[in-house]
Amino acid sequence: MKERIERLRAKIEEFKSESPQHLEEFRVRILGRKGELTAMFDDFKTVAADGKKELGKLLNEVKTLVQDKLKSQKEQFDAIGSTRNPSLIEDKTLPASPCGIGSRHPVSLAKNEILDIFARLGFAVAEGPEIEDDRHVFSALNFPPDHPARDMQDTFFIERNPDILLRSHTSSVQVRVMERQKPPIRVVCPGRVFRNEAVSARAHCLFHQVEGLYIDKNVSFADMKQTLMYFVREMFGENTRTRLRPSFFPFTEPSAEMDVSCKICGGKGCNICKHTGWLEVLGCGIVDPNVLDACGIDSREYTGFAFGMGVERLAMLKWQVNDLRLYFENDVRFLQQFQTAL
Ligand code: 2U9
Repeated sequence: MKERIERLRAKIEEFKSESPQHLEEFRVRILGRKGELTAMFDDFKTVAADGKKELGKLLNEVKTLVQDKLKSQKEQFDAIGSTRNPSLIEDKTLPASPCGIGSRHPVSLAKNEILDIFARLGFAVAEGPEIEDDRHVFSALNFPPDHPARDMQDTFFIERNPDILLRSHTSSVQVRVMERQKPPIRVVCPGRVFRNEAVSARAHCLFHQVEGLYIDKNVSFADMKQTLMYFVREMFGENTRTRLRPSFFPFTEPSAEMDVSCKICGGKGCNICKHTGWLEVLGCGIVDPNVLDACGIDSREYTGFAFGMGVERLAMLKWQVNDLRLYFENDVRFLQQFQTAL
């Protein structure tokens, strides 16, 4: 605690306010309800009796120091304000005060990179509502009435109305695109999705997806494979190897999941890839004819492929982040590390 007090003392001594607002922010940061000094006075209550005398004295000294500093700097601003025209306060010839450079959030960086790669392949971006109805999230996508995703345990429903819900995937956006646009369709749909899950290092009730859809005459599984191989090589590097494993989704048939060779161990096996040499990056498949028909597209004339990926997951693999919660906490120590990743 002594060290904390001394660090705060040094901070107060160094502080120079640039404006009355800046001074007020400083006051709140130190003396406000959640201020640093207020917190130390709270912690002081739990200090053992033999340390109380010394620490109490130091705390009171720092409190006086900050109060004096606030008073004197406020007086300076008041003096300037009463004697001068406010527009003349600043010497316009002085260099500007340094201003911290922010950085893009890693989820935005990953999402933009994904969208840029698909833009080079001619995919347009489509967005849609986060609050959806059953048709766009489930029925039109060939989910059977008793599918577990429709359960309140998995999906957030609004005001106990089983027809209104928070989308659990952005596939609902592709459904909306198909309803209003004739093929050829080539879109990627980024956005937030919501699932009723306990928050942990590997799962979150809110995350970001990018899904894609390509519909035209004679679109094949081979087209899908080439498109996705191009994508992962652009995203994870030219030497990335890929493999497709069979999978199942209600909206695609056949369905698959794509793995990439683990960058950390080069495919030899490590903790990150659970000693398999492979990491799962996305799901994909040929759009089920029932889905095309439900959205007003003739499945005898057109075929298409679709894919979906979790942006946080891709960002975790790209930058070796091992806890999903870091993306939602806005801790600057985490976010600052992406300053150069622009
Ligand atoms: C329409 C038709 C088909 C989208 C697809 C996946 C496979 C998939 C998951 C990856 C990880 C979601 O974020 S995740 O949990 N997605 O595996 N998504 S095919 O298929 C569609 C979408 C829209 C009209």
